[in-house]
Amino acid sequence: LRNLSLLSPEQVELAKMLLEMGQSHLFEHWPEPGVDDDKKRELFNQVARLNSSYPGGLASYIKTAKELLADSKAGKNPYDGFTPSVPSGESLTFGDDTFLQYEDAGVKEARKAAFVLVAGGLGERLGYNGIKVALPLETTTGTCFLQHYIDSILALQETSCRLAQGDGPTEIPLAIMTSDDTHSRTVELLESNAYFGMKPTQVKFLKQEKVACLDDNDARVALDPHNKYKIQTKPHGHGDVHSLLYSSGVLKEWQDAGRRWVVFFQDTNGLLFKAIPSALGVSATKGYHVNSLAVPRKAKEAIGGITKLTHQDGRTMVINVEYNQLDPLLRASGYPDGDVNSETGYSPFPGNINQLIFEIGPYLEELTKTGGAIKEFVNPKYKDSTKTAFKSSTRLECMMQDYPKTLPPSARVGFTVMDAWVAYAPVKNNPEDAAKVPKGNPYHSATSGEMAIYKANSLILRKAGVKVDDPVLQVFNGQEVEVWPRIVWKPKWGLTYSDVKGKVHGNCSVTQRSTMVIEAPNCHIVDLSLDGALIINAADGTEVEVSGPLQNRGWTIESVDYKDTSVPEEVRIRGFKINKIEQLVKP
Ligand code: UPG
Repeated sequence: LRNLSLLSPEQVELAKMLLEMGQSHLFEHWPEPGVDDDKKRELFNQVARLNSSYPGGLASYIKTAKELLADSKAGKNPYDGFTPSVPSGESLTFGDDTFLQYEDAGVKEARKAAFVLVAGGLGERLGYNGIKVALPLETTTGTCFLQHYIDSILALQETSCRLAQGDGPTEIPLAIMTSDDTHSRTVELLESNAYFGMKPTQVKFLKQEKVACLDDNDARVALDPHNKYKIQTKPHGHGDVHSLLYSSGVLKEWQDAGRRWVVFFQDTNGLLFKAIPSALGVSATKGYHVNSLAVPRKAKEAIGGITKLTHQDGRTMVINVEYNQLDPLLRASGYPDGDVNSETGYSPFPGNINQLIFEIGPYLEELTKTGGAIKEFVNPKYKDSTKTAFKSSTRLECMMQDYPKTLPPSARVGFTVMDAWVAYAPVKNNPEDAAKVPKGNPYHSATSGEMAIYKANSLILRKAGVKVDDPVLQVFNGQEVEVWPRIVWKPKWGLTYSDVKGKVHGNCSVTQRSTMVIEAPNCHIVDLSLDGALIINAADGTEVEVSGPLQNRGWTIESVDYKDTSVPEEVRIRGFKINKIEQLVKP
């Protein structure tokens, strides 16, 4: 008690709150005043930060933790009383008329959107030492994910604003959620690259704070094992994005500026901007308050399943059931085989790719009530079956896709399914784990993430009438992948399928061993037959026409072993490198 005199009046209030919440162990061990006083104040500064960054404060965090830990100990199923069934949503086929109509509507709507990238996670499953948004999405050009996202948003902005002819917003903002693990490196990546062409004022950073770890079922806050004046903390999950958008005032600012949509996306999916325009078109046309993008899901694939849940009391909701919970939920409710493929070869539950489009009005209205708090969960690892002690401290977590869980039944919550080849290619698994993925399921590795870009671009050109050779199968880092011609273009060249179709003419062909890089936004490809490597520059927008037979030794792919530490990490995690032997550079 004598130590209380060291604290400010606000800190004394926090100390009282902690005592009431059963947290006396945090300062019981404190020596007499005069010893470690600065460290004691530092602990309370941390308490104040933890208190202010959590909706409802630390007391609310501890209270919820006690409840969730009691439920977990009792083995309570969070889906008790709910029966799962397969929901129905909008299903799009890339390139058909309906798709084109939605794409068109989406591009028009895009200038009223704001984008939110959640990039606070370190990607423990990938084990990469840097931040994931700095990884190249393909090594033909070496463009990193963050640059590709910004290029795509700027391309959308240009087209959308041109169509609007000066009516309404002219810039599409981007908010990036970072954490202590990723913040400084994300800022540095942007600053050292002139924000990849975006105005610095267009980008907002929202840094999430970690939350207090918990030592036992009474939700006693854990002290750092190496520092008894510091609370141990861990990430709270991507669900923090909602409270940050709300508390920072960013969401309100967007609404006041006449914006209508918030588009959330994740750190490593090099395909998603091919799916965004049409999905935005679906949201606008159907009037969805919440629209989740989904792809056909292989059973046991590590992506959540979009599920219709019907409660005994009649309530229903369409919500993501996370991949580790889908199998037990199904087994407990009349599907004895659990998470298995149907006769189509896929799980009947569409896979959530966590690409979410919200309408701002209803979203902000809801956050005004909740402050952005999202339904949380706890996942303690118990020492034994008595469930009385944990192997290591735990914490509450939350996920951004759980937002609809608290919405009233009147909310218009929908989803849009698209083929995975055009919408989803994340980089999540390290080479060893990827090589162990069951045959036929996607690897979600740096290898498959890069190959997926080439495949998608090849298939899109095929649809647009180009004769693109079939891929060959090759094994890199223990994963068998299809190797298509390495075709890459800047979003300003081919933002949408209609853009691509309008720039390819006559009889064109590309052989499997070819590489084609299109940097020039105004490039037309006419009667081209390519067998080798072709780079089309003129990023400044000059009109370029490329045609005729072009042949050279081209660029080859050479295997590298991920254990070979003489090769940079971002290269060896994909298991191959590109040898640039000979190319034609146009113009
Ligand atoms: N992230 C944060 N803060 C955190 C944790 C994660 O910003 O505290 C970001 C992370 O950087 C990434 C995204 O959130 O951009 C998703 O994290 P990740 O670890 O890749 O998520 P998963 O556990 O693989 O699962 C999410 C969804 C799941 C969905 C899948 C699709 O929870 O439902 O199927 O992503 O990729």
